[in-house]
Amino acid sequence: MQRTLGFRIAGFGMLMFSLTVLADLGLKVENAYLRAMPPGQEMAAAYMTLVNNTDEDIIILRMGSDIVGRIEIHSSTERNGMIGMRKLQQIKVPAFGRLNLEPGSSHLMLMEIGKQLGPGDEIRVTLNTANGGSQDFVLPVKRTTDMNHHH
Ligand SMILES: [Cu+2]
Repeated sequence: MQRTLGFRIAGFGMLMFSLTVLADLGLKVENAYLRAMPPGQEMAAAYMTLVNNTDEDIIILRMGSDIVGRIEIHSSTERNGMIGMRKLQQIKVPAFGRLNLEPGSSHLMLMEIGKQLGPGDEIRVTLNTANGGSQDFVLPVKRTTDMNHHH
């Protein structure tokens, strides 16, 4: 009896393990952070490096989080010394490559943030890919030195 139960638990463990493998997109999110918001502000930019460990391009279509109204993917552009930003419909992480979302190029724009976030807080973000995959990652809030620049 004891023995049977032991096997059952082992079998369950294996099942959980294979589900985890199936859900793995081969995408790694490195050095992710959300720039701390000045008081009263409902928007904040987030930066990260996306690393694709597969032999196929990974297209990210959407990102979302419980406490945030919406998350847009933005690219920053500089024209005549003015910094502007443009909403992107998707971003591509090339096969066996990486994509840096960093100040001056691209970022995530978190909008309608439901609460004041400060250093030490973190939020969970879910990303959705074009082939129907999804993956969660954690976005810790950090204070950065250039607080006057939004991008
Ligand atoms: Cu933006």
